[in-house]
Amino acid sequence: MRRRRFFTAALAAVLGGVLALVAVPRPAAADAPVYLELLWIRCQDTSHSGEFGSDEIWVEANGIPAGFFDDFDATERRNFETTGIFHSRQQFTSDNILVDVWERDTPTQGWWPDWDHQGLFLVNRNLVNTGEHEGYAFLDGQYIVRYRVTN
Ligand SMILES: [Ca+2]
Ligand SMILES: [Ca+2]
Ligand SMILES: [Ca+2]
Repeated sequence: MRRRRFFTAALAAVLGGVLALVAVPRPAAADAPVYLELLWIRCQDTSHSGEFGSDEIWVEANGIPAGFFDDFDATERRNFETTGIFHSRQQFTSDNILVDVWERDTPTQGWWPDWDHQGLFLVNRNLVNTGEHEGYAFLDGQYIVRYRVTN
């Protein structure tokens, strides 16, 4: 009986420690929403993987579509717009939002397109109201994404 009581007390202490870790409050700043505003994307170099010629570029932020740009060639620049399923301005409440750039190729077999990953970058919330910044997706082609963070 005594041993069981000791075991229960020890278990409670361990659980208490775990709960204390889980319950550590997040910084207050992490709760206020900020907005990623994607402004434009510039092609420095088109995709080297898959098909030849102009690119078809898909951009998303935290998995939410932000823009699609076809007939995209080197030195061209396109503006992001909020239209249909695409959102050029996206709210986030975490420390970072992840921007991902893909290039679509005609499928070599079947009907599902082949996607070439161009790159990804993180935008930190501490850039809020610090003006315009650039992210780079240079894994295959070279794409520069201009953005700002606002509240
Ligand atoms: Ca490609
Ligand atoms: Ca073009
Ligand atoms: Ca393509």
